[in-house]
Amino acid sequence: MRTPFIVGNWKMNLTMKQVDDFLDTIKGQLPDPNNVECAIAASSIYLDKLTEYCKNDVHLKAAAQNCFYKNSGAYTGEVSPMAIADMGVSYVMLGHSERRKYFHESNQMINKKVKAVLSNGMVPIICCDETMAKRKTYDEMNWVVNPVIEALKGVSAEDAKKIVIGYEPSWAIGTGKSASGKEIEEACFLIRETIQDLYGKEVSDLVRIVYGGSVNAKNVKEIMSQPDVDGVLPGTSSLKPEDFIKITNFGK
Ligand code: G2H
Repeated sequence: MRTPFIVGNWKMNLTMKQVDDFLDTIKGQLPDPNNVECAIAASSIYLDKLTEYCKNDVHLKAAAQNCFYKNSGAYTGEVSPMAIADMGVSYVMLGHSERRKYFHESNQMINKKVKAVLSNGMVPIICCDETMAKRKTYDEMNWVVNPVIEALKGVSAEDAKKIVIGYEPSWAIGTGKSASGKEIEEACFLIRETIQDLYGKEVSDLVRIVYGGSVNAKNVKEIMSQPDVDGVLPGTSSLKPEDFIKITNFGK
């Protein structure tokens, strides 16, 4: 019922030439979009190139790594959600742990961004973080659920159906050591239960939950086999087109 979703997060990497080479290499290599939906989250300087590519290749969607919550105005250095929607961006990652950590993004700010992205016809990928210290306490509300509740405040059920949640434990990000299938399922199940409490089963059955944190071509199959996991969010392993292609084929 939920189409698997693979979204590569390039973070602040690659040159224009490397982006060109990446897009040349993946052409014709990604799975049927009816079976697996694929996207790349690029930094804003590459979104024009990426959206132009996506207009001619239905196998890939363009995602942004962030945007502001206002459409226009005196906000020097920010990226307008209206402008990237107009370019053809489909998804926007919001609240990645690196945004929360280095740019002090709060749940309240992420909530404003979620609404701005939805009102511009794009889909937010709402990332929720988890530190090992929090997991050890098993304090479920702080664990992964609270950022989800805060991010969705004031979002209608109709809009909530479309969203993607990214579960990304900080302790697995960029470490080369992914969380185990069991740990991932535990958190994703809890997130789905939270969505059900907020909006009911019809909505929670439709929301896609993806896992990020040292995903690679070797561990993707086990991660994807978890019942509440609908996709993955590879960072480091999305930088090389060969690795990204393998991940979109679940390691084959
Ligand atoms: C987590 C992930 C991408 P990596 O941030 O969102 O990065 O796969 O390098 O751990």
